[in-house]
Amino acid sequence: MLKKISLLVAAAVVLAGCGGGDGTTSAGTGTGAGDDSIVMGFSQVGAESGWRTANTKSVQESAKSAGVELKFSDAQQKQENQIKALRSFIQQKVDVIAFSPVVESGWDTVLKEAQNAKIPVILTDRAVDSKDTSLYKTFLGSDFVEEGKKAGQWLVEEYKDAKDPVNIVELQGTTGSAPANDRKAGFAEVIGADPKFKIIASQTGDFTRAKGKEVMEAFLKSNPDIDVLYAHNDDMGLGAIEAIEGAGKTPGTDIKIITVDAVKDGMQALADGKINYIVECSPLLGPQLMDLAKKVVKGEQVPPRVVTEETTFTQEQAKQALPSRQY
Ligand code: GYE
Repeated sequence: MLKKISLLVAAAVVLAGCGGGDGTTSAGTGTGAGDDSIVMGFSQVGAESGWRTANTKSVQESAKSAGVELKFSDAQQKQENQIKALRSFIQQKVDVIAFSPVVESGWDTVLKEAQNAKIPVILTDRAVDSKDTSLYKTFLGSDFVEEGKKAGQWLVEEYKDAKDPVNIVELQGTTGSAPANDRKAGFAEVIGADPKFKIIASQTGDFTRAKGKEVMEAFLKSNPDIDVLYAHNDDMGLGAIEAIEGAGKTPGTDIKIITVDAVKDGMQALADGKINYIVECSPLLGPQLMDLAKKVVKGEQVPPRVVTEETTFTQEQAKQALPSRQY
């Protein structure tokens, strides 16, 4: 029903010569409440990290200001819960489904069901590995391979004069998730050019502080000679800092630490000298998501991939950025 109205609205826009339809990377408008209000089913991964909390807030607030009715579902890091949520959105005949897939594989069946029901799907934050890219309209989120490369590039520069081997331990994100796969791959590619860089242990910490601490404790017990920790997110890095301090070592000095995200707690640890470098990954996807959703529901063309803009932070840069950090 709403689609028909939306089509009429879209036609009216074209007739009025307003044009538009490209340039989706701008931040949200927030003025769309009213006649063309849409219903979005959003399946979130969970609440595993500071990044995720900020992302949820961004999606909820942007929906509100864009006049999008949001049906929000928390999957508690379980794919089966996400599949259930998507099926329930299909049953409820929402106008658009957006979700952040906890892992990359295993989505084809449910995405096909959404396609058969003619409900457009937008991937936010994380990708799926489906061969059939017609199963979703667009993917909005970071380039995780690039993030891994940035982490590796800092390390290569930091140790450019070192002759001895550099022993690295890695705390991976959730097994099978796009950010864990890609951050690992990007990092490995860059450091792989020099054999002195050795990843001596690599394990998942599931993107949580508690697991990051636990796995780092185990790493410290079995490896007396760790030079560097690469954690796929701030939260695992923060947990690991507790483990390192607990083992009587100084994080940031005895063991250099690189993380990804740049949430406030991570930036504080960076400014305090406990982390050495953070690659930013922005969780503020809400405004762009609402813009894309409105276009997709109207049947307008959207780019198949919208990449978030991000930077990196040294300790000095963190000190400057902290006071105005939003999340
Ligand atoms: O880096 C991590 C979160 O998918 C980009 O998920 C996201 C990642 C983020 O739990 O902190």
